[in-house]
Amino acid sequence: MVGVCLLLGFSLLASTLSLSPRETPSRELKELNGLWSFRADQSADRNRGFAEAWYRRPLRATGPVIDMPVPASYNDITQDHKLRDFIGWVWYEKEVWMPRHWISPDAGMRVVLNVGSANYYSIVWVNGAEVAFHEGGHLPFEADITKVIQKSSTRQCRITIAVNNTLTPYTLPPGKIQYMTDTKRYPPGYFVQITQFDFFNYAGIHRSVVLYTTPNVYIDDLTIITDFQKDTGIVNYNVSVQGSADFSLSLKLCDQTGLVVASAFDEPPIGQLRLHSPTLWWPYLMHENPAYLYSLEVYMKSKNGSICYEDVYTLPVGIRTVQVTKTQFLINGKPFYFHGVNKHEDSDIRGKGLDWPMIIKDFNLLRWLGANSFRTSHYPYAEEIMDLCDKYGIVVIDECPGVGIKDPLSFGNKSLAHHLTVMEELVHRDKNRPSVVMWSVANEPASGLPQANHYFKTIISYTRTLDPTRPVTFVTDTNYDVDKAVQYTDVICVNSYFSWYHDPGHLEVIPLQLANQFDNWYNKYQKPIIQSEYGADTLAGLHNDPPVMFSEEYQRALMQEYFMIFDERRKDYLIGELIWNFADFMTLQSTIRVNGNKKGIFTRQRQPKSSAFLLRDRYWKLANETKHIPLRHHAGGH
Ligand code: GCB
Repeated sequence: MVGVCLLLGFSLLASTLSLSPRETPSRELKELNGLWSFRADQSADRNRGFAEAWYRRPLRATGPVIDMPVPASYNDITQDHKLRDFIGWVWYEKEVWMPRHWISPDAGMRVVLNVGSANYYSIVWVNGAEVAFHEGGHLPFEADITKVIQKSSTRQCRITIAVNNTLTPYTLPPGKIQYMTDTKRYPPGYFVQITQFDFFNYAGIHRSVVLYTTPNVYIDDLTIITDFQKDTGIVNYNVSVQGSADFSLSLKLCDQTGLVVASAFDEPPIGQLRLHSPTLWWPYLMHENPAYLYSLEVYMKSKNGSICYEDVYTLPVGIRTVQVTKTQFLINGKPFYFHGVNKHEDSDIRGKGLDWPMIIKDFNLLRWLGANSFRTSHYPYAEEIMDLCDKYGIVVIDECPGVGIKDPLSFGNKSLAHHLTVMEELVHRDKNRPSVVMWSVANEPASGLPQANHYFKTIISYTRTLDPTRPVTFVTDTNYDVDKAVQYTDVICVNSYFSWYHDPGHLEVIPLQLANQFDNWYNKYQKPIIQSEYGADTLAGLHNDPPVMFSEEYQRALMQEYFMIFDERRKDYLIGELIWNFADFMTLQSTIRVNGNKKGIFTRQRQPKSSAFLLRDRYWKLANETKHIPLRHHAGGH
């Protein structure tokens, strides 16, 4: 039922990709965060909102509405369990005053509505006119709404966004709606959402909604690829302009004191800036002056008869390189060992909603821990988080929402095409970030299936064409002798839960099983390996010595067994260890989850379990060992 009404009857305006919204001398920005009107469509087929065209009038005129904060998941905001576990369409609406100069047809500007992310399908209307459709959470989408708002007789405009969290075998992540037809056990029309991933399928508008302006002729994309040779830094750029073929470009690279260190005037859209003695972008524990960001300003001028358009876009630029050898991961030519965490966007009340206090708390904890990296398990994180990784020098493995790809149905062409689109959107959003050093196209797919070969060969090679500068991986939990996809990766990322899901309670098996796991993978492929997950559920405050499962002692003991083998293999080809998980997080209700997954070294409220202190000792020891001496500000070349 829910599936049937998903996409009926719409002219699907797929949204296009552009540069992230930013305030610049030529662009204005207005945030629409705060309280929106909200209504879940509780009708049996979830189709009432469309049947009654709720987008045509104020939502409050269609029936009862409640206040809903944006950004936030809606699930944990009310006391209504039906909303917590709701599947189907929910409706958001906000009435906004447009600045007068935005709606004047002579203003020569565009007004764009940008949604940072909404889970999962979204349809957007402005004053009742459909302006955008987007499939997929965790990534932004937008619509040029200039024409629609110029048509309006008032400056007030009504933005309606319908969001549907239904997952099918063809979505990313995949899922399935199961209809329970046994009328002796279930009420009529009963259905549940089945998923194959271990986090709560939070839904709603998860990131900021903004309006921003650009001139009618505008910079719509910018790709930066950096390098250095001897004492010269190289910033290759590729600028794309929309609205006119007749424009001129100037670029200016400034250092942190505002000094112009390289510039180009009246240049073609593809070119190169060179600067002497660059300060490279280094991860924060690798250098005494880490995470150095230059500021690149792109200035575009276009003359159209008597009208002159000017657009300015600025972007932080970190100059760094990434390479992979058979045994090492190199940043700026120096070996980098990932000692980090896996995270989730997850917290009390907000679910997956962007929350500044939580973001800053998490970065403070990461640095307290001495973690130099994290993986965006299991979906792209907010741009605000990624900006801070660039700024603080935290290295990121950027993962797409390809989690739980298990059903053979999810390996077909329809899924593949969508997965490629998602990689395009992700690479487009994060390609210029120095902190992003590798793409992960999936987590724990059924990579032993014969179909996995073609599927992952296609996705991984396509991702390389989108970005030839970064290695590509996916995260496997399949046995090395049946996996069909690791052959295509640059780095092997492997998850294992020895003495947890396998041999529960038997810590003593870890060294042998872990050593074998590493050697088997390395001997087969001769590629560097990251232990991308390991861990144990732990109830904060539960103690048992000798250690038993779920106690704080067990989590520590398990980690220590892993550390022993990590230290041995670090000398060879192991290039990283990422604990599962940074913090406890919410999952679907099940008999193996006590109010969520408890493998965090911090609780969901970000208080440390005793394992956090153990990991902190280790990470700071590793940081001191792997620091590069002599510490220098300037590039020494490869
Ligand atoms: C895994 C998954 C992760 C789960 C974790 C667990 O292998 O990648 O999403 O949460 O195990 O705790 O079961």
